[in-house]
Amino acid sequence: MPVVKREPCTGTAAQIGIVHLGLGAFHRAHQAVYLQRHLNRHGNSDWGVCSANLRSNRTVVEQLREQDGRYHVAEYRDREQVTLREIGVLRQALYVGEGGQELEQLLQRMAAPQTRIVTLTVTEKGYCLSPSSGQLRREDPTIAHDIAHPHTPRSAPGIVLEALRRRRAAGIPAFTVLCCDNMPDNGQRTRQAVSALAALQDEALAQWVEQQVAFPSCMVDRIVPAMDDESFRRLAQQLDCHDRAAVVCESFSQWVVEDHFPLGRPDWEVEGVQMVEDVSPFETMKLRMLNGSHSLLAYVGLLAGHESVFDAVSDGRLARLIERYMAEEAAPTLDMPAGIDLAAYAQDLRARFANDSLQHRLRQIAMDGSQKLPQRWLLGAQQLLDQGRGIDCIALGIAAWIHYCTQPLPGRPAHTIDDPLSATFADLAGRFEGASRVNAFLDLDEVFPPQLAARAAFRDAVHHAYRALVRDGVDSLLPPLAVPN
Ligand code: CS2
Repeated sequence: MPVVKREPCTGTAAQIGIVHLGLGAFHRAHQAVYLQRHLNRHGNSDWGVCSANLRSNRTVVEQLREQDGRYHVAEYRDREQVTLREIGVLRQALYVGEGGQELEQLLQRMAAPQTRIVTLTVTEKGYCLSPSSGQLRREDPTIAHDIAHPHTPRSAPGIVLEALRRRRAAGIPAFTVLCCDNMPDNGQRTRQAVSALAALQDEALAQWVEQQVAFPSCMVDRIVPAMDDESFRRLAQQLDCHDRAAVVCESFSQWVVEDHFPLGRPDWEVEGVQMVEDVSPFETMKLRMLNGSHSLLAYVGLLAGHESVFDAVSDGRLARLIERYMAEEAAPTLDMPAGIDLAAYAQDLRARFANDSLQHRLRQIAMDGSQKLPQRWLLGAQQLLDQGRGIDCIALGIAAWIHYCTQPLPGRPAHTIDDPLSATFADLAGRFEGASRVNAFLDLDEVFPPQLAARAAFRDAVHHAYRALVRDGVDSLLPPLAVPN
């Protein structure tokens, strides 16, 4: 049984100062924890949170309402040590379906002068941008809807924009928009989504957004597996915690934020948040080292018969694969400020992946690959090829991804592909096989930047890996990739 340290909520958030879109496990275990520590330190604060889910996970919203917004976060250092934290900063939880009363409540809350920051964790696809180019996808049905009905928006950018429109009309200064999703230059991307949508609706509003709204970037990091029955059972048994809104995560947490909050912000730095001028080196490091390794473990690990990150890194061949990937295909593409030791960072990541008290499912990471691959592997692959380096690990990852998106895993029944492009994948799988299938995937310009897809060395590497995967199975590819001990 682990030693449990209990951290109750010891303050009152008198007022809501932050509205959050995306009330998922990550928000509850990351941003809310920093705000809770801030609240406990000060005893009271004006940085209470209103958090909303947009057309997903109504259950957690209802659960949280029943509990008055209170819930627990169990932070596992390892099997022996866990901190059970009570969260009380969540003052309002909303579920926004198709329009309706709660959308209006959310918009009013966002437009209220007390709201000074709007944060988002709506996943990569929630911004409705092309993953490879970062441009707004006008053909996205929610964006098409928001262009036609700007006052009852459905997309996250549309909701942010409508709230900003109301503030502008009422003479209330713009809130700061803080994107907390895993995208490169995530502030800039969010600005792109909101501004491009504004330009399609109202030119004067678009100009106001351009001039008045701050979109700082930030890097967020904490491993927070989706909750399942087993995690709830373990919480009850080990920690006597019977909270259906609880979340389990690792004890590690990092938040690096660009310090640009015109209407003010909590003194987050006291809670360990790194407030910096330029977040991009940290974001790129995390995306390529951590998330890139995660995706590699997910697609290759699932093919090798593993279920969780822990299972995958316990397989020496996969452990060596990500060791090699980080050292040879991620680190050489990074240009870090002085004092950042990438070898030490890689070592810490390997230790975090080996945390056996987390059940982090590879299938969770494998979701939405089309939205994740560009920033995790593809931008780096272009740099590696420019530098005359090899891309074996990335090519294996892409081949494993194509395999995962088009065929059942060895010895398993067909699985569901959770990805905005799943219908396209099914179509390509039906029409093409072998090398033509690989070509059809590499020609998806939403995913693969055309400059990269045009490079023979890139295509050859992916073809080679895919051929070997299909012909000889994943095992045949792992040993030659291993770094000699
Ligand atoms: C993971 C991330 O699901 C995924 O794609 O790579 O959610 C990862 O666990 C977090 O970014 C860690 O900070």
